Amino acid sequence: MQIAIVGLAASGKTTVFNTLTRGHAQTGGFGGMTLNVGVVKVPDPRLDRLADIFKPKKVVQADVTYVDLPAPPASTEGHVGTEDLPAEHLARLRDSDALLHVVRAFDDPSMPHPAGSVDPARDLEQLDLEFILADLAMVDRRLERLAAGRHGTPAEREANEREEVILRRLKTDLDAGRPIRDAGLTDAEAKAIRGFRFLTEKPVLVLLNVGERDLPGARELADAIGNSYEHRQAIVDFLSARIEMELGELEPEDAATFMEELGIAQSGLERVIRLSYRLLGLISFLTAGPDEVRAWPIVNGSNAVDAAGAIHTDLAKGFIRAETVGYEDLVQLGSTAEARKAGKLRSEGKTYRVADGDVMEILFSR
Ligand SMILES: Nc1nc2c(ncn2[C@@H]2O[C@H](COP(=O)(O)OP(=O)(O)OP(=O)(O)O)[C@@H](O)[C@H]2O)c(=O)[nH]1
Ligand SMILES: [Mg+2]
Repeated sequence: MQIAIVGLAASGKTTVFNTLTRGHAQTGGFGGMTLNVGVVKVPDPRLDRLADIFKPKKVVQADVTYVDLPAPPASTEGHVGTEDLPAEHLARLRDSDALLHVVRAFDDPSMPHPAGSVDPARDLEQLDLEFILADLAMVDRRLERLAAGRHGTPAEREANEREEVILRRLKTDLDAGRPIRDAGLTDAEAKAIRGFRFLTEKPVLVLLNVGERDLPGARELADAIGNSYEHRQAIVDFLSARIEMELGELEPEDAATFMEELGIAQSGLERVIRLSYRLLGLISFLTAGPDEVRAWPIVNGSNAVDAAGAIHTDLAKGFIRAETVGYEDLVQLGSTAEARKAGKLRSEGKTYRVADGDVMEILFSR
């Protein structure tokens, strides 16, 4: 899973990136056009309990890759700003599974807002518009090409016609300022346009970056903005990036004390990861044995074959069955053998819908 951190200049993107990755990338506009990439292990206490039982050689957490991108240049009449991003940045952005949109809500005289005033609703709309323009430019180019050349085999022509119908609909939406994630595409339609990797199709987590003194009113602000942000696959929440970054630099005990003083129940890292999982509709299934205890993120609704495929395509191809036990049952009974005796170890077939926390062993033929 890869999440792109996007936002306008000086909104706190790199500070959020440092918080999440415990990194030390340059902040305060000194980052220039650098692209920061960091991998974060997903905290999952269930792995520790399983490690107690299985005593594996290693424990592997699920991971999330975060990419911190510089703000795209603003579009001008007839020119799309996002297209001026270096090719590598654009590729990273398009390859991401979701966007983490950092919006500035903190005021700091030593770091004036480039637009002269702090206005999160305005900033949120501004970057959304940039991404709408970027997608629109791609749609327009493709429609022009489709109109110019109606050739190929009958099957190709038919596929092109289907694509054209979808793109025309999306163009109407984008022209009216509606992101693609709101279009309610069917699975088949989404598949037909998957290759474009449209920016406004990606789920988005909007994070209002509030000042350290603004935390008491932050929930209210996030709710107010969230209520008027009526989009599918979008969550609005808040974070005080500066505080979170400082918390990350403390020893765990000091951090716990500091968090208590500030009335923060959960670290920003945990909250953002949990929200990203919810946004993307992800759950984790687990594998456990003497070699390795490991968490695997999959889309909620996946079946046992999808889960097998997450481990290796061979396991999906030769899938026979999945020996499955719920995490709670396994921990309570203390071992797979006990779980089997108690009738809690189930043999699940291909179409079994995997639940969060299922501990699975996939049996397959080569
Ligand atoms: N007071 C306060 N300052 C913050 C907060 N978050 C970020 N800043 C400051 O704002 C400035 C910009 O933060 P960055 O994280 O570099 O922002 P950015 O969006 O990565 O900026 P560019 O990459 O230059 O577009 C830095 O001086 C940060 O220390 C915050 O929550 N409170
Ligand atoms: Mg930055």
